[in-house]
Amino acid sequence: MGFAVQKGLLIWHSMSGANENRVPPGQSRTERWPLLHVGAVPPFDPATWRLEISGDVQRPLSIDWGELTGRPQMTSQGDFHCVTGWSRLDNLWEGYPVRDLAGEVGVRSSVRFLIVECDGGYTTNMPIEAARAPDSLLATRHDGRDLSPEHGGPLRLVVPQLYAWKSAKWVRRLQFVAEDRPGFWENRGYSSIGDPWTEDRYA
Ligand SMILES: Nc1nc2c(c(=O)[nH]1)N[C@H]1C(S)=C(S)[C@@H](COP(=O)(O)O)O[C@H]1N2
Ligand SMILES: [Mo]
Repeated sequence: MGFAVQKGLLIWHSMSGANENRVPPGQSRTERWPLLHVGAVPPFDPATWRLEISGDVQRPLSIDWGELTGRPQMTSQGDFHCVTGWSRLDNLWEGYPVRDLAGEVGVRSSVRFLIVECDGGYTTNMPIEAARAPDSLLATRHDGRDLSPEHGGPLRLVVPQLYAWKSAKWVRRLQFVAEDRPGFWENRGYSSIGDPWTEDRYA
């Protein structure tokens, strides 16, 4: 694990070395990038779009599209493991690190979970440690291109440490909270944690 400079960009690698087993148990590798979501792809209007950050924080924040994308962006290389069994390796994500946002708003020591709310009503929750990992981003670009609307554009969360249902698309609201609050899949029996390496699928 560690940062490396690649094509002039500072990149966080969660895995290193070609011989390590990169695919968690029960997963198989795909070269494609499947599409998976409930409901319709929501429209994006940059004039009215806002991202709200609240909860147990010292300085709640509401920022527009220009304010978000004007912040220093980072690139991370990460694997993407859907709980239905496919894994897409070596995705190059660009965006604003969740840990930088957490620093900006002043997350209090009581906080244990991040709650994510999306356009269209999808929600998810995850341990704060995973959200604050160096490769967890609010991503606007993937493999050198702007995120397509189908894959979560304009803004999606990317949490490579956890199953991909935590990588919420069309993110509009983040809440840093002390008490866990199950999201869409978590309310249907899935885990609040979702670590693919321990096959932590169900609550
Ligand atoms: N808003 C929203 N985000 C979502 C989902 C969803 O239904 N709605 N599905 C999740 C699941 S289960 C997966 S596997 C990934 C799929 O992302 P992709 O369609 O870009 O491959 O998005 C996650 N984020
Ligand atoms: Mo998934």
